[in-house]
Amino acid sequence: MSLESDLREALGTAHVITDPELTASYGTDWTGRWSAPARVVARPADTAGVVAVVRAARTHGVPVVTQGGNTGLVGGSVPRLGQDAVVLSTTRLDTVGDVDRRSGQLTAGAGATLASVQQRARRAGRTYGVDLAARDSATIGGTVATNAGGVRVCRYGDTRHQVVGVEAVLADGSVVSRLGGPAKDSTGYDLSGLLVGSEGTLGVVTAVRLRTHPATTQGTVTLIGCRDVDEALAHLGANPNPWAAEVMLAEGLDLVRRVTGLPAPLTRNWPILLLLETADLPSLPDDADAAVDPRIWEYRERHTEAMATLVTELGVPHKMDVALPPDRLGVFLAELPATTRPHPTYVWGHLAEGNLHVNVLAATPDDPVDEAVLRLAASYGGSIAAEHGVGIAKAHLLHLTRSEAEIAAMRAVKRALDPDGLLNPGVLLPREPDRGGSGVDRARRGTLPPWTRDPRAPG
Ligand code: FAD
Ligand code: 2HG
Ligand code: ZN
Repeated sequence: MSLESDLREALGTAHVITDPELTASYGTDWTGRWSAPARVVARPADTAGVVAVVRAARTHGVPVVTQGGNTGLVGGSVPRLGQDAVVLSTTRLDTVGDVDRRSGQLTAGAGATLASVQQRARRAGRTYGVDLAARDSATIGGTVATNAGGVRVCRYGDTRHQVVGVEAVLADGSVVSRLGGPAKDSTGYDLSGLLVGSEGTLGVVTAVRLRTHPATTQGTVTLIGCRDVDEALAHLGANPNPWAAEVMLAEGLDLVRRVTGLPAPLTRNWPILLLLETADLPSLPDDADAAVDPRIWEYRERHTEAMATLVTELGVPHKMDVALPPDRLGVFLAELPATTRPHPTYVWGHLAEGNLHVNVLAATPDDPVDEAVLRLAASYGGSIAAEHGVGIAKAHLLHLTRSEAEIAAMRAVKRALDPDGLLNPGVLLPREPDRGGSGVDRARRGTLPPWTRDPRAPG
């Protein structure tokens, strides 16, 4: 039997899509930068269905690319060229359980949207600690797989801090599950923790146990004009423990205003704007140019959307997601224009974590500008993948901030859990350099699954 017939038998015909017109959207990422056809899209509705998909793919030697809301920004949720992969869409695993009154926890299916989990928590008088602009499409499984950050990290931590336990299907079809149990349990390796941030390379997350936090009232949202990033950091220093601290640069603000028609938010134009959300009125100098209004969030949240709206005019942005130690933000921003020249560059981000989103326009697909920006961040002790993950965008640059020993340990984990490289090959880890020649050489000799071959390599 073919893979497709096996999948139809397990999931029913309606949930196995092969029509290229219908599979096309599953093969292109949110940015439009990465695109390759899916051989087939499988849409299981429960854990047993996910097991069936993984087992069938394994039997037929076809790689599995897990996809949630497909809002990822590093190319990890779509197949790679030449892979002929099955896209395992989790969107039907969308149940959200009630908040347990005693523990404040809830269990959500991997395909539940972030917004639906936030809503369920809110209905119980609680708050889910992760929030980001793609909340209506991004799934809980996707946020766990990427260890998503967002705009509430300074208050509640990133996704990792919300996860109590994970249920997942491993590459051999076995199920590991930690969705309940006592509050204290230090029995052995933290498999749930390992799956957080694993980007679909170690297992398919099917459900997650999440903690929620006591609900709080609306904070005060203030936009403050700053001469430079150090001034923004000084305001942050004067307002410790903010509920959010976001940064925008003038060019990005202009773009957002062009797309949205929003008015100028302050009386003057400033090179840097700080959005501060605080429990009470913030502490600011008397001469600060500032505005207080909850709608100020729109200026910040609509940056990514604005770039996407203008994509035909501006081109597909190359998105770099870096983090710098606070005292290096100034020098990084000062050196960035020379690093990305002649490409127009837009920057915004999460100031509290030193996380800057650098969007570079008019770069060619393999433009060295990506590497130059990431090298600059690494040279100042920064991160090259602060919150979006590594994906395929940065797998080849892992060595910039991870040692040989760390990469070897990551490979060992991958080999132990997925020895045939079935799950999301090409994502997160660079191609295997040795063990009997390059990955391409070994694929030619038939010692590697065919999808690990570089599609550009001669036959
Ligand atoms: P997908 O895009 O479908 O997948 C992302 C990765 O996770 C892929 O590698 C995929 O294989 C893997 N994956 C997905 N589901 C599973 C699963 N169930 N099991 C195993 N692996 C899985 N990110 C932030 O961190 N902070 C932000 O502030 C932020 N803002 C954004 C704003 C916009 C407008 C957009 C478009 C994106 C934004 N993102 C942000 C990026 C994105 O929303 C997050 O990375 C999100 O976590 C992806 O969720 P998803 O369900 O769309 O995952
Ligand atoms: C944000 O914080 C998101 O706006 C998206 O993480 C960043 O589009 C981007 O580069
Ligand atoms: Zn972000």
